[in-house]
Amino acid sequence: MLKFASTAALALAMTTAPLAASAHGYTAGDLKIGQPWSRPTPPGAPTAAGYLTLTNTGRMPETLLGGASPEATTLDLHQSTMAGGVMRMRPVTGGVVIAPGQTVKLEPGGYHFMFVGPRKPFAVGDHIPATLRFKRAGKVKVEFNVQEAAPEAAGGPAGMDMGIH
Ligand SMILES: [Cu+2]
Repeated sequence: MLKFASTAALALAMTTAPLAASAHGYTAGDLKIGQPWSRPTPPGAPTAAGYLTLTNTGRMPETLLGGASPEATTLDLHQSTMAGGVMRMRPVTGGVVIAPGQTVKLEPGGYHFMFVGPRKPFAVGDHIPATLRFKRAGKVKVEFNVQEAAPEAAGGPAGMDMGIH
């Protein structure tokens, strides 16, 4: 009886939980979404940036198409580029492609999500819900943790961060 119950519970968990949460990471099929995070914003800030890491463990290209959040008017995909010593950002058209076996980082100075028109200022410790949209994986719900600095496990030099987005 005990064995039956635990087997049933496991089967239920597998069918109702397509997203396996790990150390603030998400898995959707062949896609791994690592550590979505955002920064605290001052009152009245028109935007807030969102960062994360995307890893494609499959054999087909995946594309991040966009997202939405109940905490902002829109959640846009942007890319920052340095041109002539000036940091500019523009909307990403066509999405961000993650090739098979590749990891793409949305990070300060590069690709990022932009919460446009946040409903309230983001504060350290907040978990901002969002739904990300992928070509293959479809819609994936995540939470952006609001913190002062980039997550350490995300790797890479946090020294790149100069307050830009
Ligand atoms: Cu932006």
